[in-house]
Amino acid sequence: MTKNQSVLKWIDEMKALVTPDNVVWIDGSEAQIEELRKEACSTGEMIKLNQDKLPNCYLHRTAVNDVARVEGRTYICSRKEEDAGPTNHWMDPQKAYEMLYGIAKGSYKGRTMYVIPYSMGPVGSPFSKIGVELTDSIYVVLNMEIMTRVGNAVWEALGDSTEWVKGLHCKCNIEEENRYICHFPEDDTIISVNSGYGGNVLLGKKCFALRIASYLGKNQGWMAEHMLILGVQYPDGDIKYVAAAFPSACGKTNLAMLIPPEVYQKKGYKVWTVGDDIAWMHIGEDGRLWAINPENGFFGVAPGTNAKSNPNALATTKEGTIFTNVAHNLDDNTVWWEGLDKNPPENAMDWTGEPWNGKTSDKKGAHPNSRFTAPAKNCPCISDEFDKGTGVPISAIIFGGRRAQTTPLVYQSRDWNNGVFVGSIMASETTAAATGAVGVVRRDPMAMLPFCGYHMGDYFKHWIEMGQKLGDKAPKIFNVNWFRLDEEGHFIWPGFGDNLRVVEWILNRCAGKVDATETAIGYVPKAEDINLEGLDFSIDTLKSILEVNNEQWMKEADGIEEFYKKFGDKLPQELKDQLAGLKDRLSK
Ligand code: GTP
Ligand code: SPV
Ligand code: MN
Repeated sequence: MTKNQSVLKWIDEMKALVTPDNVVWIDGSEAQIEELRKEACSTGEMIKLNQDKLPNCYLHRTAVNDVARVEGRTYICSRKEEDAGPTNHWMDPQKAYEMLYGIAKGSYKGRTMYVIPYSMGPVGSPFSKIGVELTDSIYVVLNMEIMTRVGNAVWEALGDSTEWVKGLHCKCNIEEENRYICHFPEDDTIISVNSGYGGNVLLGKKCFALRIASYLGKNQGWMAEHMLILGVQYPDGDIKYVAAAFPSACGKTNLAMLIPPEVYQKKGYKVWTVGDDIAWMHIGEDGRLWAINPENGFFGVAPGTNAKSNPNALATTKEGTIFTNVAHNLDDNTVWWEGLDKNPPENAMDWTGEPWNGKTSDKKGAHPNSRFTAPAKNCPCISDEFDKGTGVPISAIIFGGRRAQTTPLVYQSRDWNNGVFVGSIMASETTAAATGAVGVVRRDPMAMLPFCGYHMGDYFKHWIEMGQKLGDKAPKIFNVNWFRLDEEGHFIWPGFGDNLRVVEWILNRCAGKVDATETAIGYVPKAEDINLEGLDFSIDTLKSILEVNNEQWMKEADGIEEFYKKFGDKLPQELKDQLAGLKDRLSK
């Protein structure tokens, strides 16, 4: 436990508010975890899976109305409305506290308050930050134990500092109409009520590590981004790192854990995972940009994960994993999801807990946003640098989204500011990771639209300023699109492991090893510079997805102009200039 007065005082206040029957301090010990698992199984909150096939693995089902992040009920509660900006929902902090405390009042009656001390980043690293989450959900405790560093070592690292983030989570009755995920960046506080689903309640993740941290980063001169971090090891042993921002369910976990194509493996290429969702990036003493992954596990999308698409992710889920909203195979007490294999179980329960025959049912067994929570240490390709807390130097920043058309497989920005422009105009088809329509193209700057804790115009400015500080040591900025469709609606590019072929071109560009073709939007590869060895993919097809169609991009530029209007005078002049430059080049 802790003697930290700021912590004790706040916990006392919250205790008086939510009135739990008792309080349990989470110490991070295996014995306590085991006790909590037992308790959760005894109440039906979790199901213990086949311990021979899936040791220490469990299944959990959320309420059917509570299966994804709820962006419409997520608020930034800054004192001034304009500080939340046009892309966030805003609530006056005083009003928000009043409303939330009203909902939370007495809500732990008959329940236990769990106090979770956690560190985002390795405990004690100068780049790490500490949070305390109070919750009445064992599921949350057990997920936080996987996703963050939890336990007494965190209290030691905190000492009597007042620099920590408060998080209050109350399940209440999981009422949709009273669900709120509120952030108070000026108070380092998060309050989440009436949800029990991942991103809404694992407060270390999107709430702290992105929304609160992005605000801290702006004020302190660093960056909190929705990015994977991956290392490519060359046959000579040299490792180069890239960070990539794709919107939710657009391929971060898959790229972070990719298995090199056979021809690359034979030559001695390896890929190392540092992170799959969030990167905190600082300018190092050497002037380069260094990134750490503040998380300790993976909260990954289950559907589509299989032995071919992502064997490393699959291997990572074989032990100590919590599965949420997947199908339950009753024959051998294991789990199944769409795209795991071609052999769905006949005798099963679907994600809602209804009997389900995967061979005959036309309903899905797993929710499209069903997830696994798996410890990073299980990952066969976890980087040696993962736990060090010093970070890795980033050579390239990659933006990307799901675009059936328009955006080529890969292109390089002209310079840092143009790269910021490329990130700011990112657009992607929406996915099941958030509630709402799926497959609609929306602008999602830097994949941070739902996660930026302050005015997005100021966020763009912060990016531009980081570039000024980094100067010629700044990473090069690229954009990728694995999702171009042919006329029949099939993905043209094979994707997954073969994406290394594109990453290799990116790193070659960073090293000044290959030439490129200049287009209106930036530099695209000469088709012969993307290695297609061992791949049944014609150079003409490749050319077709590298093409930049100026007519389509004219329309795109109009869309960007419209989107940019939102930001008013907070839109940095540099980005206005970039848009003008693009239009100018397109018209030539
Ligand atoms: P969040 O955890 O929500 O932030 O998602 P993520 O960005 O980590 O996405 P993830 O890697 O889990 O991929 C989501 C979906 O995209 C899965 O269904 C994958 O099968 C699919 N996907 C990932 N990479 C590729 C690719 O290269 N090509 C194609 N066609 N699909 C891909
Ligand atoms: C995302 O939606 O980007 C996720 C899952 O990584 S969640 O934790 O729910 O935000
Ligand atoms: Mn994510």
